[in-house]
Amino acid sequence: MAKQVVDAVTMQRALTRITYEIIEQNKALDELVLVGIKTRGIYLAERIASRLKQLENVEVPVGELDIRLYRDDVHKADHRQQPDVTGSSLPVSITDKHVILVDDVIFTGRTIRAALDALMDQGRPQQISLAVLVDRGHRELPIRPDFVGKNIPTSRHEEINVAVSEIDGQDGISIGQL
Ligand code: 3GP
Ligand code: 5GP
Ligand code: MG
Repeated sequence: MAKQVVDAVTMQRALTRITYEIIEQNKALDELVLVGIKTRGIYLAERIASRLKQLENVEVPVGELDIRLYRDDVHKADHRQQPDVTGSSLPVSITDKHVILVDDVIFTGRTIRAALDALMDQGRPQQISLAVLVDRGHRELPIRPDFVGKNIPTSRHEEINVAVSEIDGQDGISIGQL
């Protein structure tokens, strides 16, 4: 049984806070490009972009990244579910831009390492930051998010389920047992 730990309103507030932090820490919002990691990272990136539009009236481009080809551990049993992805698409050149990677959950950090590889293949960003909705701990690489919605310490036998209304019908975060 999955236990809900974050409801829809709290999840939306976390995304709003991340957006304010991005605004606070970036004087040149027109240099930003948001890049969502498939699958749910894309919807989260789009939400941050629409809040940036509401709050600051800036149109920040949103791209998508497919990291399957770059993972070093896709064969591992504990990564049994691969994202449903069809390719990467970046709407603008990322060279000299400040790219903010967006993902739903960070765990070992291997996906983000792969995402950095994938990004570098597509240009030379001036800066890359990382925003995640959930940090569940258990990092295996020296990678840390710059913007975190919620720190949710987990055991390795648990999994975080992030629901987004665009594909899951509602927002929310729950913890289940593997
Ligand atoms: P998502 O990015 O659309 O949320 O990582 C690929 C997909 O598998 C993710 O899709 C994620 O939701 C899901 N997933 C759930 N638990 C795990 C897990 O423990 N490890 C990995 N790699 N993926 C998981
Ligand atoms: P990492 O590469 O950091 O081990 O894992 C991050 C990626 O795997 C993210 O894209 C995320 O979607 C997925 N992932 C890892 N653990 C979980 C989890 O507990 N729940 C969900 N929803 N995704 C996870
Ligand atoms: Mg993800």
